[in-house]
Amino acid sequence: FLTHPGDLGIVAVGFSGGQGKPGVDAAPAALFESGLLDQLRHDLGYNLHGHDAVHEYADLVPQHDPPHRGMKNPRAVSAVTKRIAEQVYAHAREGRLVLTLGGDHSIAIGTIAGTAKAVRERFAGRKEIAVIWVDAHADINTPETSGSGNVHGMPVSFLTGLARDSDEQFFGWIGDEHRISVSKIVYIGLRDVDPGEKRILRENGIKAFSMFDIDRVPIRSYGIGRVMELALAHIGADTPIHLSFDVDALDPMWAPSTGTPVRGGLTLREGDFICEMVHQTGSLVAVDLVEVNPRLGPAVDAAHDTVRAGCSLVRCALGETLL
Ligand code: 4U7
Ligand code: MN
Ligand code: MN
Ligand code: MN
Repeated sequence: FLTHPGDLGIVAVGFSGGQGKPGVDAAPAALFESGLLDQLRHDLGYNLHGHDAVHEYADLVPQHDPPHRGMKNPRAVSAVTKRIAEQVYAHAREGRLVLTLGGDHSIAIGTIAGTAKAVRERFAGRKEIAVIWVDAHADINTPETSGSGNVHGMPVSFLTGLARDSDEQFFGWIGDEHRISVSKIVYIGLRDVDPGEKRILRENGIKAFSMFDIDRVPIRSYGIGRVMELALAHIGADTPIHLSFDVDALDPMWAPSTGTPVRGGLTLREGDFICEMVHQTGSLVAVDLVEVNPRLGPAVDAAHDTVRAGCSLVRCALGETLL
């Protein structure tokens, strides 16, 4: 009785240069080993494309890559995200839903740039994508506001044009066709936002639902159900949606193996619910799952639990239902 959900383009990104901890590049292989591809093929019925390789982009990573405007590994991250944008665009142009498995969150510069361009072309410039960014962090530092210099904390500023560089090798390749507007971003799950980021969110009127809004004591907060209603209402019907899910949005209880864990996060069930609701819109065009790091974590089962949580989020976003 499986209806055919269609073609799924997969981009498996073994890249960690947007931050300093090795191991996040091993996530796609770990997700594959735990059976994700079979789940997508057999349980959900997708036709998979591009799943046979984990890309490492070694040819794009220079030997010497000193900081630029405080950004670490700037040439590598710029070149790799440019390539990812081309890969995601190529899938989307074929009408495929695109799933990107990171890798750290800097790779969203590429995935969202690729989707934004494909959707503009498909609708002859009359439609723009919306982005649902599920994360403990806002990832909207500019090179100048960033305290760490890690580009995985900056993707949204480059994608919105709040950060720019005219030099091709430092994200100068990002053009208007790749960009998204600040009014079409919705954040869910925020709880560790830098002071400079709070100012950027406020000054640009960016829609954001923090953990306070999701809280399970529904007095001044909405709860996850109402938050999703409000988030989707902000985006509006018939708007193509790119879901960028940072696994650190989940509480470390469910996703301990990640580079920048923050306590007080989403339950796995709340994360799955977000993905289910986004799937039900019928407007999903691309999904990222990032920041799973199977080499990190306190206990022996940590990596396994985190990978399993990641698989669950992806399946829910791609249409798995409980009944
Ligand atoms: B992630 C941080 F300072 N804001 O800029 C920064 F707290 O993709 C963290 O969400 C960024 O995991 C986290 O380095 C990036 C820090
Ligand atoms: Mn994060
Ligand atoms: Mn992130
Ligand atoms: Mn993180």
